[in-house]
Amino acid sequence: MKNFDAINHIKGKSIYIDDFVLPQNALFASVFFSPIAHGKIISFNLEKAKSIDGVVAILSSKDIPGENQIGGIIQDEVLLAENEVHFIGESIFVVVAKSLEIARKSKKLIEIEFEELPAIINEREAFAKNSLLAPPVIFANGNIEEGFSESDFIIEGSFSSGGQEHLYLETQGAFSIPQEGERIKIISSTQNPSAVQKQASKVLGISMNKIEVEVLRLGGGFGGKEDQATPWAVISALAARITNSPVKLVLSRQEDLLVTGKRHPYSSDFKIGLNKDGKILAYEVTYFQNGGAVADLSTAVLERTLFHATNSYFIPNVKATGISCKTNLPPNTAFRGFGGPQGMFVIEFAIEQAANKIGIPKHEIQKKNLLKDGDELHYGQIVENSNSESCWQKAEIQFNIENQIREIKRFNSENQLYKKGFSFMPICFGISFTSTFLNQANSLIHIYHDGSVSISTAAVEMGQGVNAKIAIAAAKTFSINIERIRIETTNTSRNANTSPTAASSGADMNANATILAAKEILARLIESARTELNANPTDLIEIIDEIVFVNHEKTNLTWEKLIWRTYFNRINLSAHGFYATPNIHFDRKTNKGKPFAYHVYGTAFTIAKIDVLRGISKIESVQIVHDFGKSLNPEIDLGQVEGALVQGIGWVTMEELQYSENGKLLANSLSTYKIPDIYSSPDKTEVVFLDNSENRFGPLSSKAIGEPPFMYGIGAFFAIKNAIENAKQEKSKINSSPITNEKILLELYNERK
Ligand code: MTE
Ligand code: LUZ
Ligand code: MOS
Repeated sequence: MKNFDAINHIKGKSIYIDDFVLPQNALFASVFFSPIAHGKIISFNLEKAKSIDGVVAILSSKDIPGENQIGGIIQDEVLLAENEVHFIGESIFVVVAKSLEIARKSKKLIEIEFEELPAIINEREAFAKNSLLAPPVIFANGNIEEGFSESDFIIEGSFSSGGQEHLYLETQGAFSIPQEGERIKIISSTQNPSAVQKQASKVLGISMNKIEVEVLRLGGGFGGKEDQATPWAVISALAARITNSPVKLVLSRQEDLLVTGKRHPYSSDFKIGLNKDGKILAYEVTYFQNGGAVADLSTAVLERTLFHATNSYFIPNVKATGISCKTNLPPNTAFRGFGGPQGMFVIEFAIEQAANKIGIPKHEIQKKNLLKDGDELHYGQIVENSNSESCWQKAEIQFNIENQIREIKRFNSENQLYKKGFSFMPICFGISFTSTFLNQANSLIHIYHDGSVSISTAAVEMGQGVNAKIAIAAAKTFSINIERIRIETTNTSRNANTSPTAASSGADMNANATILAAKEILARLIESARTELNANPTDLIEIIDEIVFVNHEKTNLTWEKLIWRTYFNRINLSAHGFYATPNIHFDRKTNKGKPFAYHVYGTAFTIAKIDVLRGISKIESVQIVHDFGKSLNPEIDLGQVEGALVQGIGWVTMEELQYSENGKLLANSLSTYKIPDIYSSPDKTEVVFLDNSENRFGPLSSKAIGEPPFMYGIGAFFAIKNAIENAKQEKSKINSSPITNEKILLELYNERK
């Protein structure tokens, strides 16, 4: 059993937004973006642009029938700029034409005059100018002053981590088709169909029930389509409404790179206190997040940074402050890990700095402070079923790490041109949306009277295999062959009020809702079988592998016969399941509660090798013990670990987002932005399943997998840094990620930038 889409992906047969066969009267939209990062619109003239043959309309904010407001959390984001622009790539006009070529040609003739205003690019500068997206947020426990006064060692420092482009293979896009009356259908490449529906309803000024959002699949999302698929879908709907024609809007790769938000760059200050035994007593940290020009999901991302400030460690006294800074960059957004990686990176760096100062290996401090059951996290949640230590210990034994470390030392003593380094990277990631209300999902099951099954849920397939997981959960619940099950598209007319497929909880919550719906139908089927077989009320009736059993005895009533008889007897073969994650809550006044259903744990051991002459790094091996719970599908889950790991390694070793002084992304093509490929992935990746892991919150005891393994990639940064230190025989001053080859070379030869 693999990802359902695997074969068609390989054959090139899977359909994405740009592949839908268009009706004959379809039009094409192209957006005119702000070329400056900050300024006032003084005047514009669209006449020349309109005069081109084949241009049907050029829309501006004045053409919006409803509200021009699409901010999800904070109402600070317009669909089309009115009088001011705040980042390069802000949408101003929409050209709608008979072909994309015509629309693009027309766009070049738009005349517009700005009065440029100063632009802020950097988060520290924004903070200094009090340019914030929201007030600072503090998560704290214990008593930080006492913690530091009891400490034998106190280490202070700063650390910054860079942004990251999602680089989903399918760029942002949507296609809208006007229907009868006011109704409109939007086919979107979004992780969040209900958000598209809601924002389109606001912008068009019609109720949500007149808008149908349909999602077949995404060519990748990685968080980049949690919030930022919405504007394109809404623009295409607006254009479709105004021209009364189907309208397609798909961004080119370069447009997508330039105008969409990315992982948030962070810059942070920390202070960590430890006692002589290496116990961490106090940790104070302030995160400056580069949020971009509007809030988007930044405040939620920042909150997850605060939740994951202490990674997999218990620290009794913590004060973590998060500051979401408003800059003139495209709004940064959700990206796998959702602020968690940025938070965890700083504590890992702080521990490394402490180890250097105290003169003991970093991993001794890490190991000594791992979470145990009963520990209270700084946000009030009590640790239960911690697998923090068991993953670490299993890694030590299974991978024979002591030997490997000895081998690395031997290698380094015998080689001058190459040096090796290693790191441990434990992870602890909370599963649940941190906004409690989002933790709900629903599933609609129909069994057709031929015995085939149709399932619609809120989950969006974006390559992560959620469809296969939902089908597995249903097949196991009914005890039928998975071939009988079809997972339908995600559609707001079938599943309402859905949360985005995000926070790694898409499979968890939608499979749980599916199991509930399936159990409801199953209960009816069991009674139907009882009637059919004239069994007694006390007889045990079961369906096992598509056959009905009575008191453990096989009968000749098959699934297909049973379904037909149930239908014939006018019993409902459909059900709607609703799942809300139980017992979670979080109080935003005190910043305490139990926000997460559970945590996912694991440990990665990474070995890096650097070429001392050229500064080139290579990740030799990453060996991971990961806590999968009882995996619904080991192949898909392994794929998720490997993919996330390489994405994480890319973030910390080579992906570098550089902006010009005036806020233009310089790395705006794949020739200037380097992402990991097969050559830069580890020579060896070994993933071991932690055994005996249970999870009563996951479907069939599984655990969420989508985001947590991303954080293993952080280990690559520290392994490379360790290799540099082994080469130089002194501690490295590098305190920013990514650790590119260029940076390694300069550091080796003390030519710091
Ligand atoms: N895997 C693939 N192939 N493509 C993706 O876009 N997104 C990741 C992860 N794995 C993604 C992926 C992110 S950011 C999340 S939150 C989860 O998948 C979402 O899916 P899930 O909740 O079903 O795990
Ligand atoms: N999205 C969100 C997320 O809205 N809330 C979250 O907590 C979250 N976590 C991870 C990824 N996306
Ligand atoms: Mo994932 S960042 O929650 O879409």
